[in-house]
Amino acid sequence: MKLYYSPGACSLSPNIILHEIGAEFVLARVDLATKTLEVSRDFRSVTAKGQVPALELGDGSVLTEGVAIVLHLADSAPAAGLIPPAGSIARARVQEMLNFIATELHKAFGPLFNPASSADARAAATALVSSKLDVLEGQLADGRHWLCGSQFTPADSYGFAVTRWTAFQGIDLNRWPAIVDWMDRVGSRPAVKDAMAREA
Ligand SMILES: N[C@@H](CCC(=O)N[C@@H](CS)C(=O)NCC(=O)O)C(=O)O
Repeated sequence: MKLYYSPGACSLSPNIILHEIGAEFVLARVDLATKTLEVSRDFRSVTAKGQVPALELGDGSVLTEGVAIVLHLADSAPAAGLIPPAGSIARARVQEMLNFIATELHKAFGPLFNPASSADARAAATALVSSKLDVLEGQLADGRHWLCGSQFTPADSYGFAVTRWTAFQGIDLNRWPAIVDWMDRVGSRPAVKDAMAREA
């Protein structure tokens, strides 16, 4: 398998899951500004979306959308225990959290990464991100170790990859103490450390 990624981007989430399941894979770094690969190939020839993550599978086909990728990887390695079985309410809870991260938290950061955003747009985006982090803080309020309970799931890898962006955007996470503890727990996992080291 080959994971197309950009350092620090949401592609860190499938990178973590690939390490969690012990998969053999290579990384292909994408320059998102120019949409080029290090080997001078237009990344849009890999995916017309021009976005990471994209995962080239063993048969040469390419799977995009971070949520689909991590669910596929977790399902492909049941022994790793990263995802409850399809059809269970526990599984729906993981999908619920993945969807929240993708469509609410992740996308709320958009204006903060856009150099053309006005000060007002940035302030509004910061407030929106903060309100989404309030939801995560509430999720962790019962003392659970991971976002969906006692089991580390792809919701944690995705939530971790996105929540890290607060550090680049001047959002002080100390307002959310349960999130700070959870980020430390996720960041301490060997697979997470290995994934981050390979991106550096
Ligand atoms: N819908 C996609 C969005 C992925 C996404 O937003 N990727 C960002 C990096 S975190 C990206 O490639 N940005 C460059 C661009 O949109 O041109 C998914 O969930 O995987």
